[in-house]
Amino acid sequence: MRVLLVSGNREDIQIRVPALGLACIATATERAGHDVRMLDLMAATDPQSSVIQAIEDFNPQIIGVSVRNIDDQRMSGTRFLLEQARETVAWCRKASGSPIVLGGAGFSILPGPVLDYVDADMGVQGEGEVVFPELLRRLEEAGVSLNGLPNFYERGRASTPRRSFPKDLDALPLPDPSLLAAALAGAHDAPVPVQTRRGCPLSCSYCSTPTIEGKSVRRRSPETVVAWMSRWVEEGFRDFYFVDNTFNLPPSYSASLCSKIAASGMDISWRCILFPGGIDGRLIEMLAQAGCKEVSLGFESGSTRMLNGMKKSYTLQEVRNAADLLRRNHIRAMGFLLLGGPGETRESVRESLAFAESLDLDSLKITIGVRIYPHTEVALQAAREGLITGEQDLLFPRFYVAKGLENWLQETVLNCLSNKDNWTV
Ligand code: B12
Repeated sequence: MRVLLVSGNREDIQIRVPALGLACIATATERAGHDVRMLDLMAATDPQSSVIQAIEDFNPQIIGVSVRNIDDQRMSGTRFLLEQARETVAWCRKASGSPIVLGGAGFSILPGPVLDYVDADMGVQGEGEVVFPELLRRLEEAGVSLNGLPNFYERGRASTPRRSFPKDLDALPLPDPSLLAAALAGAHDAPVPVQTRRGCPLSCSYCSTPTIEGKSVRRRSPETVVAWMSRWVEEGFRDFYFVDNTFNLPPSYSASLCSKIAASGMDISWRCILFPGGIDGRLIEMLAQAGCKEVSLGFESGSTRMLNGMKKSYTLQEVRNAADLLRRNHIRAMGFLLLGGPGETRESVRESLAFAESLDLDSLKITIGVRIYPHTEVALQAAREGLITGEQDLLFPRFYVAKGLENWLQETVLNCLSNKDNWTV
């Protein structure tokens, strides 16, 4: 089948992100024997013409659109990014009568409502490397039912499909570098994204990741990951970004990966996202030896009571320890605070700001207000307080801010930022 894959989000938000998910799907679809074209609209100067041109040239029999972001998760001046995906689908519809299939993190958080809003025909929730080629196989063989396809949504069909998560990640191809390279070539500041693990075992009260990837952690073998990275190095790329939700979980895996990267002799730099709990000096040394230059440390609060409320399983002392170890090993530390969630008070906000300041991080990003996602404890709390009527109305971004803090929180944070160059909202 001729398959056109298009990235639904196109404008830069804060950082230009290459279409990693789409490249994964493109590679898996090619491996299944289809003729695939990938169009990364992040790199397009005139996205509408690019879409129409690609459809005219290629005459696809099916069009896949990746929806990475619903919105930018910012409470003030929110950007509703699904609008872009809707526009992309409209351009596709105008130029082609072929079915349009959605996928991506943004789709997976709210499959039914996104399908309706974006006006597509079908969608695959979560990882698409297995289900998308299977969908194509069934569509190709006329008369084969689409019933029972896991993670699969069809417009107008009310039933919720069963979820399935590929267990053996090594059985899924890593994205072909030639597919991602086009997107990276024009973005000099964009490091090559690498994913080693999927699934998040944590239960943070506000987070949508378990809905996207499930809770059981599945990993590629470190050898496969290092072999893939060295292909990029051979092509002249030196900078990588591990997109794993928590690079250090489980710690034994990270240690093994770091030692294999170091042993490979690749002269590279990279960044990753660390879970702040249980970090020891040896692991951070291994990160540094393997080329890690920057870490995102999403500790979210400096109040023990708030951490407990968010279902975080680390202590403030562990966060401090992590920050100290990173500094000692010359790894830049970027901190993240998430303020205003259930139970937040003026006192806990002050505690968080003071704690963050005491860590002496290289940068700090403060998010004010918590984007309410379905299937989370924050959504349940918001429903109990009458802030939302149900989880269905969460397509359009809604934010939780503890009562009485709304304006005060904004003002306090902005005030705090006025004398700190390396803090942002
Ligand atoms: C790493 C990451 C980042 C990194 C990206 C680094 C890089 N160089 O790539 C950084 C820190 C820069 C970042 C920034 C942002 N991020 Co971010 N990020 C992630 C994270 C943790 C992983 C994304 C990733 O690369 N996954 C790996 C790839 C392989 O997976 P994938 O893209 O989902 O693709 C798979 C499936 O979705 C599916 N699929 C994808 N496309 C298609 C298409 C079809 C047709 C099919 C069938 C299937 C399919 O198959 C793929 C392979 O299995 C996710 C959380 C998550 N677990 O998804 C958040 C996440 C995507 N980010 C999010 C947000 C909000 C942002 C920001 C807006 C934050 C901000 N305020 O700036 C920005 C936006 C940046 C941008 N321009 O898009 C939200 C999006 C939710 C929403 N409300 O829209 C997420 C889901 C986090 C969350 N739980 O809330 N992010």
